[in-house]
Amino acid sequence: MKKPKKQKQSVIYILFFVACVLVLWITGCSQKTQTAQTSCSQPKPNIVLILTDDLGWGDVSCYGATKIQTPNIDRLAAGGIRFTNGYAPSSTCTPTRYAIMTGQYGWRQSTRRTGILDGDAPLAIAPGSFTLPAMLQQAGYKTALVGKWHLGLGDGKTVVNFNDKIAPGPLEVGFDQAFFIPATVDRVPCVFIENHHVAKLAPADPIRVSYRGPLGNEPAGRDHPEMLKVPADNQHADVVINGISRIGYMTGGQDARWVDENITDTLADRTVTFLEQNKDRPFFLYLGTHDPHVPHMPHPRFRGKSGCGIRGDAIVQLDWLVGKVMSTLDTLGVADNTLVIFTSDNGPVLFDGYFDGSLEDVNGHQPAGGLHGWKYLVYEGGTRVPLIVRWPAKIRSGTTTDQMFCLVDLLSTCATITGQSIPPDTAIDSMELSDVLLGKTDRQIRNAVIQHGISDTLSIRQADWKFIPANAKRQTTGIGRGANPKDQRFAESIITEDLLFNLADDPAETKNIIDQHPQKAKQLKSLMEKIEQYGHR
Ligand code: NG6
Ligand code: CA
Repeated sequence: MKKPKKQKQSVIYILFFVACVLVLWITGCSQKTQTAQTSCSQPKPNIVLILTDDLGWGDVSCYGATKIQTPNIDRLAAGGIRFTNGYAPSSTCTPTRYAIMTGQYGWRQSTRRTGILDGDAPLAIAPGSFTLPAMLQQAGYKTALVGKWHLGLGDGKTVVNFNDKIAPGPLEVGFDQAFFIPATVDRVPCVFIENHHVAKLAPADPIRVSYRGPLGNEPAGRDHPEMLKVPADNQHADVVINGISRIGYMTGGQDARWVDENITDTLADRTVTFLEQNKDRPFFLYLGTHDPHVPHMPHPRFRGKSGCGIRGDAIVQLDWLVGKVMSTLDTLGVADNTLVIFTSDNGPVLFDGYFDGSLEDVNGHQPAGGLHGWKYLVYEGGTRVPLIVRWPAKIRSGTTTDQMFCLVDLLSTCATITGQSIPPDTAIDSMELSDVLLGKTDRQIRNAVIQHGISDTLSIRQADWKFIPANAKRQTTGIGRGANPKDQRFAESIITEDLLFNLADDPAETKNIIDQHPQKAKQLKSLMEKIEQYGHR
């Protein structure tokens, strides 16, 4: 007997319903298994932060440079996410590094607000503070500094004795180990420090350091130009080390003095050793490169390789270093779960004290990629920097984003990535942007950033708007530094009237439109004051 049509239909419906439930149940289960696997089998990512020195937004080929080729940096970008609106918190080194470490803008420091520190300056961060490396140490990471420090040494109560234990320093603010350039390569002391002591120092040849006047019989560059590999201006005309006159004076420590041409190779060796020794545990490597800061003195194998002068050659050398880091991670089999962050501490500069032809030989290369201004300034060229993030296990390769990210955000962002929390009232400028860093969202989360220039000048960018308050009294330096003297725009770095730009229409900050948009300027000014008072969080 035939089943009635209606009954047949209901059987089909029931079967269909049961099938759907089964499918949903199976998919749910497999998803759960995947999540469980990810959380169990995915160990905390290693973190490598490559912080270059004075590399501009336009200095590498994946950011549009055509004259200089940076294949390794480009490959890093191709394997991850590239930010077109990445910002350094300052247009000079020390305040940027302070912000990365502490999650607070450098100009919040009450004592030494701008602070491009000399090599004998005290530690800018209070020992035991909550810092990026200290937080990662807490999370079980092995933490290391290799390269430029520039955040001071010692407690400031007594003068640092470079022949004795040098502390507090990096080890007192979160690093398990450190091999570092104390300040800048153009400043004394011209020696590496390993943990608490000057490396390779012979006790019979003690070091003395002064920023006040000559020491011993050490010749000064201004008196002995015949000793120099490269002529320098009067600020860089003090003691001659390795044929290069520096800022400041030192005597002794002959065996410990670095050879500028070998600095990048030394940092590469130290990096490789650290990675090899720590490949089996979560590690954090903060690699502060010297390149392409002055003095430009790349190893002879890179000389003439860029076609854009010696500063360009230093960028080619930097690219080699990045390649070395990448190939080491590959060889050790840890690249997949290593978060590599590549960026710069401030914008570029072509002349910064040494007459080495960097300006004359630039060959049309545009270090700031067409942005206005240079290192030291609050214009975009001063603080907008390359920012590339690669983590093959988590970040889609070949992505570009125009989302804003400021390096001060690294602390909160890495806290989330590593499952740590930020104590209340600390890191007030550091925004949690892990979704942005990992390319998971299109939503603009950070929509304003404060930019800091020399002499504590400040500006603000919010969305497409940029406001620079007049600061004629405070901006005392900048002119003549790193600027093409023919570039009239540079004269504007002494800012005598409030400026407002729309970066969408005018990315090079050429047209002050404050008269057309006085309300906008007012709004940005008060936002700036609010952030100055309360921070970003
Ligand atoms: C400046 C130096 C400059 C450079 C800079 C620090 C003079 C005139 N200029 O004071 O050569 O060393 O400090 O650069 O002394 S930074 O990238 O570390 O901020
Ligand atoms: Ca710098």
